[in-house]
Parts: sequence; structure tokens; C-alpha cells
Amino acid sequence: MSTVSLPFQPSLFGSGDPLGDPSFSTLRRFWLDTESWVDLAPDWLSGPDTLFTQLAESAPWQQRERTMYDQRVAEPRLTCGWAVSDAPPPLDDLADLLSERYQVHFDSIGLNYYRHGRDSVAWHGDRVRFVLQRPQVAIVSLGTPRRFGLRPRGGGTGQWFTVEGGDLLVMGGRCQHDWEHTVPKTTRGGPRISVTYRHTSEEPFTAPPR
Ligand SMILES: O=C(O)CCC(=O)C(=O)O
Repeated sequence: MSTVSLPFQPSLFGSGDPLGDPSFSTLRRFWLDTESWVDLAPDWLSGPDTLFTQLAESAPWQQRERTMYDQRVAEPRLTCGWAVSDAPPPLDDLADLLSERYQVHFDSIGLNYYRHGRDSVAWHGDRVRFVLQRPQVAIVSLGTPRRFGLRPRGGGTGQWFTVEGGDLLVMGGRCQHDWEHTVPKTTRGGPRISVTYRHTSEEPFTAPPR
């Protein structure tokens, strides 16, 4: 799919080299219940606008379709992904930082490109829950701020976060099993890219020799 032209204005603040904060100094944990949590680290990634532009222009975006009520419909966002071993820098380095912190081997990356406020992702739990008891899912946000919602799978009070360019949000514990998450449509809003790191095993992470 060809590159999409963007009404996104990189800011001076967001335009440096993209680097994750190895100390996770802004991170705060929110417990959703006794088993499920969300970590939010505002401004974890410096230079988020540089990475936004790099990915918007060069990632292999695709328009996926899904079946709804017997009809094929386009998903309301573009997507693509890599194994971490094939991902372009600095996405591979960010995976190392996250793996060290969360002690799991983040080995896959999925990107979502919300081109405008009408793009979204519906309530869901990630499929990795079918193979893992306690999957951790780490999402780095780039571009325009969006709301990120979580609600208990069986119904009940949800929780909302605003994720801005450079923020890191990590879901852990039983979150993918017992909670669903969404990025809803909004009437306002420019483009956003989310970079999602997932792991496929619960083996503890061992750092490669340097
Ligand atoms: O864009 C986001 O922050 C959420 C992405 C997501 O839920 C997914 O890719 O499954």
C-alpha cells in the first residue's frame, strides 16, 4: 500500500532521535483488579515524532479486511508488523529495553496506523491470551493523543487513559483474559501510530551477551 499523506506536524520537542528511557522514571502502575494491571509511563520515548514520520513513510502498511454480518469490510486502520529480529531500528532496541524491564522476551511487533479520528480498534482482548496465562502487551504511542479504554470482560466499570506521543502503556497480569481494551473513534484528532510489543512464551528473558 502506498504511503498516506499526513496532516501531522512534528513538534520541536518530539523531533530528536527516538530513545526509550532505560530508567522508566515516569512509570506508574494502575491496578484494575487484584490480578490485572496497567503501567503508564508518560514521555517514555523521546523523539516520538521522528519515529512517527519514519514509520508513516516506510512501514509496509496494509489494509486488512474482516467479515461482519457476511460482508467483507475494511478495518478502520492500517496495520503491519514484524518479528523483532526483522524490525528496523530503533524498534529492535526498544524491544530490548522492554524485555529487560518486564522480564519476558518481546519477540513480535504490531503497528496500527489511525489515520484520523474515525479510525479505531473495537473492544477486544489480544489473541496471545489463548497461549499465555499472563501475557504482557507493551504499546508505544506516536502522534496525536487518543483515549485508551479498558473494561471488565463480564461487564462493570471501565478505566480510561489518554495516551500521547512518546507514552508507553503496558497491560499485564490477567488483563488480556479478564479485561477488554479499545481505542474508540473521536470527532477530533489527527493521525496516531501505536507500536505494540508482544511475547510468545513465558520463559524469563535472558539478556544477550553484549
Ligand atoms: O493502538 C492501541 O493503542 C491499541 C492497539 C490494540 O489494541 C491492538 O493492536 O490489539
